[in-house]
Amino acid sequence: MNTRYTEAKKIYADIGVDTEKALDTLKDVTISVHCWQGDDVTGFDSRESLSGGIQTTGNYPGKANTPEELMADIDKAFSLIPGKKKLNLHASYAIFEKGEAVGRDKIEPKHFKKWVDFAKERNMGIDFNPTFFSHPMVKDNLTLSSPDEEVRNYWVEHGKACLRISEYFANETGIPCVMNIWIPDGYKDIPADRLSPRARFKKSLDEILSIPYDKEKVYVTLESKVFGIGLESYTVGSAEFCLSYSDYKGITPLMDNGHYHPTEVVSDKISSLLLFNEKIALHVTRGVRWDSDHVVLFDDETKEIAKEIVAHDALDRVFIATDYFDASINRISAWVTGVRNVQKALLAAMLRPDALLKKLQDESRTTELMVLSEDLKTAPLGDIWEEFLARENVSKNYIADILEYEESVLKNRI
Ligand code: RNT
Ligand code: ZN
Repeated sequence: MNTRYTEAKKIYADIGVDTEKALDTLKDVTISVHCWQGDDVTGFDSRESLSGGIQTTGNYPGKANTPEELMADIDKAFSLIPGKKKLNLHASYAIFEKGEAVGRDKIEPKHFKKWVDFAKERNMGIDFNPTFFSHPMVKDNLTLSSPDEEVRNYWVEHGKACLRISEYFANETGIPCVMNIWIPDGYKDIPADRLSPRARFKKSLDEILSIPYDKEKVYVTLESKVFGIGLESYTVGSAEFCLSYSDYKGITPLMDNGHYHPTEVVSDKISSLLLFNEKIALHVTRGVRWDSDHVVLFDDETKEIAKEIVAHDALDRVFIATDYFDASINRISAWVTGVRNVQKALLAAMLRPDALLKKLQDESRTTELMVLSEDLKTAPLGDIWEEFLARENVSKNYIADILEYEESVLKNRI
């Protein structure tokens, strides 16, 4: 065994932390990795430019343009990411036959068969997202909350179609599918009526969820958001709406940490949601000033989010997914760096002497709590992380590998 690991193991053991247990736990944590980092959220169905109040910026070469390219890039990224992965797809990644044109309201499981084959060959589950953006049927930035019944119905049918596809994923892979609903709907300026759009959203969700589906196989989650680009004043799917709706319908709330006011933190929200929900879901991202979807770093908030999951023994109750899209750097590297940082944050959380820290809090020994917490920041986490990578057969340094792939594959793309 690596001597640095042996030394580090001793240092952690001295403060009552079992590194073997941490390594064992981490290898079984599934991260649902978003497919949309590979092509800047373009998808394959309508090839419309990105809309819905979200934006990718940058034009780094090598974006995936076809299902084959995206699959190859996912393979490359996944070969450099340790641990268990799940593939997170959007409905816009449907793969049609040549010349086939299918509306989003009519998509079927067969349009995702290639993804199922891909996932099965790699022993992975698939999570899913209806795509309520980048499409001509989004009218005036509205979908499920539209006052236009034709528009609203179109998107209700899309939601139902996605539920059926989600169940198909679960049946085919044998792994439950998390289906996340997020709509961009909102207004740039102060609305005259805040209630009616939300009432229509509620009605639409009720209609989507009225079709029978197996709740053991499909977990429906609902993602809130405080604003979007061009939708600054009002979003229909606010935090209060989504939490209340999830509670009313018994579905799972999803928090994206780019979707709150800048001084609000998701790390502080997790415990409250855990007390009232069997399961919760997260989109781990990094907002810089706004919901900018930067690559996840090993920063304080990511660590704090991980701590809140691990310290409350909630790893099996939290669906952890990544959600960011950076088009200004190598996209494979964006994937690998961000997902590894989520895992590294989880490892850091697992290497904390939680019982002792909680005891210090309960006994109001806050001076000692601060000193020990600060000490932990320079504990030899890196050595345990490298041991994890070694056991998972992935190397610590991935940049050379990625640059080689950039030269030999990405740069040849148009
Ligand atoms: C948008 C939401 C949503 C999307 C993806 C592409 O602000 O975070 O989750 O990023 O569905
Ligand atoms: Zn999100």
